[in-house]
Amino acid sequence: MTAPFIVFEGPEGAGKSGQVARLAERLRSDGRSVVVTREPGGTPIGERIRDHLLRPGLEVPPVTELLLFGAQRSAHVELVVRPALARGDIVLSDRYALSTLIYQGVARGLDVEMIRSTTAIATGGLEPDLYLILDVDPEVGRSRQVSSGAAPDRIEREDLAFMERVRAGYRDYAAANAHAELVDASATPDTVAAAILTVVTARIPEWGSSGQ
Ligand code: T5A
Repeated sequence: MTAPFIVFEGPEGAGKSGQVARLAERLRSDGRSVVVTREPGGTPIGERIRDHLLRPGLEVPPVTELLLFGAQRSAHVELVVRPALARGDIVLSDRYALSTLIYQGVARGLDVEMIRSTTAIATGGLEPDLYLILDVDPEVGRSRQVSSGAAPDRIEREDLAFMERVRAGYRDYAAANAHAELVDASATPDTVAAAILTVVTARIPEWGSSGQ
């Protein structure tokens, strides 16, 4: 039985990183073997590309941005995701290819067919079993980001209209795709974690016996 590949998505400040860690802890406490990873990043070369992609003030033309996200993803899939799934580990990734479709496609306005082509090269067709899309109002997400005290990165400096397009893109995607589930991320972290566990348990019953 193959272990699931679960990806967390959503706008800035939706709480993805914290919820990835919580789900991993829960699965590990049940005796599962879990790999936690992220994009951009997840590999040494991917983390270096991440530094360039997120550095404030660096001029990155949209197609260059698209190709850099694709470049880090191909390393991530080849060096981390596929080997982990082959070992039978559950993979939890903080972002994956859907981020490119939403940020570079819906929000930046790049051609969707160009995005699909570069994604196909980068992933070799590997799709997650489940996209968990954490949905939050961009103003709430931004205020969480400000309260965290972390300096905003290059993409977090985009205006609110950009973030509204991101949110709308995710909501539309969730409505149209069976392998995506929208989770209300405006509640407390405990409530969001409980909702995620309900979704995961209902959507992927086989994770109860995978990765052991
Ligand atoms: N990108 C990425 C693309 O444009 N294309 C791509 O293909 C890919 C892969 C990645 C950036 O790159 C873009 C998208 C992003 O802009 P990142 O640092 O990984 O950069 O950015 P995010 O994934 O957006 O990370 P954030 O840190 O902004 O948000 P998270 O992970 O959603 O949230 P988290 O868990 O770090 O929490 C943020 C703060 O909110 C609080 C936390 O304590 C923390 O302080 N918080 C809550 N507060 C109240 N209630 C809750 N329920 C809360 N949950 C979290």
